[in-house]
Amino acid sequence: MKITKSQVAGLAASLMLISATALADEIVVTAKATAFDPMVVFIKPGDTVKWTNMVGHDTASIEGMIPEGAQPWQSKLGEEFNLTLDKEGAYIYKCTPHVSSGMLGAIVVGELPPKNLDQIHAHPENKGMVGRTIRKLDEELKKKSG
Ligand SMILES: [Cu+2]
Repeated sequence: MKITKSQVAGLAASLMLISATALADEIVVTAKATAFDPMVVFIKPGDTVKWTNMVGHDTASIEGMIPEGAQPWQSKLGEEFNLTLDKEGAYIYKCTPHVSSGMLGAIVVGELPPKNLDQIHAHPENKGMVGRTIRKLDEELKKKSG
């Protein structure tokens, strides 16, 4: 069987497409009572976070607690939500109705430690339930480095 150059090019292109798809993961975060599980996730740039079981919940980024240049988000209350993140760094997010119950989470994209970690620590809202979430992030980062 003779294979033409364009067939080879076509095959190479489709293999590249397959490998790019295979490399990007989908990470599931499940809302359970008034918590996100897992509370802290580590992903690669280009991966997608999918929030499920969102009846009564939303997910919203916190201003000043996402990497510079990253898009803030606010999902619709009660709906599943998918978010693909490309910018490396740490993202702290909340469930708007349950923030006072500590329903928050963190996503770390790419390299450790996240470049905006100092900025998150220095943020005036690093207190209360937000502060607790940041401490949880610090613990998970410590586990990763140790
Ligand atoms: Cu909630």
